[in-house]
Amino acid sequence: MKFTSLLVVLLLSCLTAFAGTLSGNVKATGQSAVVLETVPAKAFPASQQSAAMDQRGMQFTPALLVIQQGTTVVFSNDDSVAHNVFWPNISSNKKLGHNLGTFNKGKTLSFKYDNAGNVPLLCNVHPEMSGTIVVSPSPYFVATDAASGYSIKDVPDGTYKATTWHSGKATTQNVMVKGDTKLEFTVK
Ligand SMILES: [Cu+2]
Repeated sequence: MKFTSLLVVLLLSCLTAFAGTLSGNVKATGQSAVVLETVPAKAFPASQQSAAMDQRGMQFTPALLVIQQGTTVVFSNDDSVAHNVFWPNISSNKKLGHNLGTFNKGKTLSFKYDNAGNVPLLCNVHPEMSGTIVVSPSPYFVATDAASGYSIKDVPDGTYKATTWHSGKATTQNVMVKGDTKLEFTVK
């Protein structure tokens, strides 16, 4: 009995020794996304879960959605007016721009994001509407605001390219994760 408990403790301490929480602050006003890419780059199985982006009260909700590469986003319209969803580029690459179409309340549109990067969402019916999807190249990502800092759990030890996306701008630095690790971002 005691021997079994000892084994469990040993096993748990071994498991936790090879991963940790990456945390810190993003010094910027408003929301940011923090995403990790392994070095060297490694592909991760695409997420099977879909994510949701709503258009409600003339706003994209949430204003910032962070997803893993390969995730399908389902767009819904909760307003009595027709909305449109398009993005002119992904991370400034205009070839990845796409117009998903215009739709009424109760309908949905969906799109699978296979390219990592920053997706600036717009509605061509209402030029004042904007939203953001950040597509992470790994399952290690988080959305954060300046006040609360960020925290990404269960990151395996190793080297990563860490990027914070803020208002469409990327700030990237390399980080070596070894157990619980701190990484601060200053967005210029
Ligand atoms: Cu609209």
